[in-house]
Amino acid sequence: MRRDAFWMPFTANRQFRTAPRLLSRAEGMYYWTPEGRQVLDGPAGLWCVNAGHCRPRIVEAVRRQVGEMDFAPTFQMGHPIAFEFAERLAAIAPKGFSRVFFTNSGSESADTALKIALAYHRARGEGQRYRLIGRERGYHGVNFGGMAVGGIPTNRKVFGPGLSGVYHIRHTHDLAKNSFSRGQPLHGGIELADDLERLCLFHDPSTIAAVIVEPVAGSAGVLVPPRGYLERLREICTRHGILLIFDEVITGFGRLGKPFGAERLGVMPDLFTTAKALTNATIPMGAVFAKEEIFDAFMQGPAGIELFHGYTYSGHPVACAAGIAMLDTCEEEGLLERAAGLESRWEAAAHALKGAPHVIDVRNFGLMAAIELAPRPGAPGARGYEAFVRAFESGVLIRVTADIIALSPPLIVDKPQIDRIFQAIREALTSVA
Ligand code: PXG
Repeated sequence: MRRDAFWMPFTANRQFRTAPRLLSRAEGMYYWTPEGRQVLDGPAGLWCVNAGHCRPRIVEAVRRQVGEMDFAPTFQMGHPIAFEFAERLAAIAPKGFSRVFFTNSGSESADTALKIALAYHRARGEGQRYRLIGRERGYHGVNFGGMAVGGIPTNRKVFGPGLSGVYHIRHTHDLAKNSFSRGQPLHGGIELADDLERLCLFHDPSTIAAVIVEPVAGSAGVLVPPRGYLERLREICTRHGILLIFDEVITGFGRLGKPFGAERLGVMPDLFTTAKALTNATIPMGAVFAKEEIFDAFMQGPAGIELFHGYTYSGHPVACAAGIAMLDTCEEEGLLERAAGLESRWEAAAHALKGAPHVIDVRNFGLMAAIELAPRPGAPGARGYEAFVRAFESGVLIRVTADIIALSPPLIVDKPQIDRIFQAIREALTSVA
């Protein structure tokens, strides 16, 4: 079969064609290659298949819905299943997050949340708040808004000037102070969060609309916020009337042992974004959760459309069916809390890699972990990529971002599978130069 037409995303296309890796079937904790080789799923696909693959309830709900009503608009129209799913989501969200805006991806959720923040201030007569603040190494998807506030240089640098009025605070990763942290690092939280205070004073806080951060940065390699950091960001935002947005695209839906990361970390944002595990990744979907007060601010204006924003597929019926079945599966199996019970085993298994070849850091939180490798001199990323290939050949899928191995298995993972993931990484590290 020719494989030329598919321009693959975030992929070395030419390299891939010389040694393609294909997956053709999935169930529970496993993928299978077309040759029938079983592969244990260490990153839950791309941090998204939180309930494991091809769960029967979800498969059945999608089948049923696609045959009953494939699509219906949600602009000036509605269908029952979108209302039902939004109610179910509001019921598991932290208190006060009573409004849900549907999108189709994490990128669209980020752009939607930023636009809601800007329009919210304007609705309240504070249209001078137009500046947006992100963080170095942040990832909020690839659309123009999320790219602008994002902080991964390769994802920004060739795409022009982006939005104006966007600034970044420093990332929180500090190996000199916090290497081999278990859970939240101890050092530097207040000082790093005070970057925000400095930016506020420099630009005049009354011009700043919102700050967006991931509660735990995922894509950049599992950067866990130091103690006190998010509390301090919250305090500064509240003091200056700035909205705090959490990007929970990865941390949402049980990844950290509670339904949402905000609850695990004990800090509440004003808006938060989700996608990925919202539907167990079965059908693409995202959702932005807003506090009641934010929604209310939009309802004070003249009659008519309050927010000129939405997507053809906002609240798509098949995605909603998948999402409801995902919540049912999570409730039946206690999945949104399950990570809490596995965390100590997960942590111990991860940190047992301290001392393995090339390992300069291990960090973990909830069912997330990263193993950071020393880059091979002159060839950054090569060691990480080779470890990824070796692990895949030995039957374990891991995710690498340059020389950082990132792990976030489906929340149904069992203890022997946890051990197998880290054993495969140990063997891979022993075999790469
Ligand atoms: N926000 C966060 C925090 C994410 O992790 C997005 C937004 C964008 O979501 P969409 O659905 O538009 O891709 C993400 C996506 C990786 C990796 O390997 C991570 C993501 C996507 C692809 C790869 O780290 N996160």
